[in-house]
Amino acid sequence: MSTKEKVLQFLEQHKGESISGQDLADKLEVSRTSVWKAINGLKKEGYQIEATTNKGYQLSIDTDLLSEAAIVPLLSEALKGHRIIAHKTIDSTNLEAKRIVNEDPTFEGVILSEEQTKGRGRLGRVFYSPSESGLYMSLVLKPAADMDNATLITTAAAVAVCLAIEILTGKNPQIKWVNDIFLDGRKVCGILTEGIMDMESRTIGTIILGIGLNFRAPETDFPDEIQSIAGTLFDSKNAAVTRNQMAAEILNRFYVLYPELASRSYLDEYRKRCFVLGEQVTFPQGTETIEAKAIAIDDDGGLVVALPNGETKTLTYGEISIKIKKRE
Ligand code: BTX
Repeated sequence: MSTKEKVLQFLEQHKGESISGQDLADKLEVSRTSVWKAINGLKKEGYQIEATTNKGYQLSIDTDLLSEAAIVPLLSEALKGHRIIAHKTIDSTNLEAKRIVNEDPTFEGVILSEEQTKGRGRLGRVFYSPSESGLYMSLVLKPAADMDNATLITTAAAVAVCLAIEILTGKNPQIKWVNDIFLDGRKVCGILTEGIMDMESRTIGTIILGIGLNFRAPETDFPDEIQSIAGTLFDSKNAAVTRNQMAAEILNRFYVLYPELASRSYLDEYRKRCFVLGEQVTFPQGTETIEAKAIAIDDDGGLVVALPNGETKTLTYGEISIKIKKRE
């Protein structure tokens, strides 16, 4: 870890507290000059660090920039050793994850970004990812051969995001099958799970699990086309928790559920939060739009619907997108 990262990790863990340059240098076993250089570097990156002659350095409690230094100390044992890579801006964390896996097929870890210039949703759709207000991250997973089911991984991630939000904010998020998290009737999070085929073994060797969360209201409003759909966890600039805390909580929750994929133990929690169940939904099939009633989530995370002719059909991730039909 570089001196800058060490200094940042210390300041993040003692946010709002002051420490003199000398004490910091002693604690980290580096020179005062390198502490000073590190502080200047961090300030340039946008960290609000106040320096007072008597008390020393202090990282403002309002600082909320994504960083490995802030996230790693909050992670559970299950994630120790995983790489955490935070970017200021990137085209898409899923695309970056794919590039990394291309270079190093053994890579396991998490890519985060403050902003995405080409944030992607399913079926080539755009996921609006402005700077400073969201949390965009991709987990690179190496699932066991029979556990590479994108729908199951998506459902586990949806539960993990809901639990993390509930624990840190006390709010009660709901799930719109299969990959969207809603709060107060608005979409606050989307999940995009993509598999990478290992050409030699012809199996899905890697899964990229992308999670995009609207953390606080963006500086400029959401674009017109999603104004009536999108919501945020917090509306003001000063949220009660930081994005680093939220990222760590989501990761900790997910890595508790991930080993449970085979037993599906978390699926009941998914069903409880899934507000689609019992509703009339429509989904495209070929050139037609089919209307049906959502009746269950099966053990593979599929949505079972009852068609007007009395037959049932199971919808799986990726093939369709559903719309809940508003009651007249
Ligand atoms: P989706 O295809 O289910 O949803 C995309 C749709 O959601 C868009 O067509 C639009 O209507 C709406 N939308 C776009 N941006 C937002 C937003 N910020 N908030 C709410 N609604 C929005 C959902 O796909 C999956 C999104 C995954 C995003 C993550 S971010 C990290 C990773 N990197 C990446 O490029 N994608 C994933």
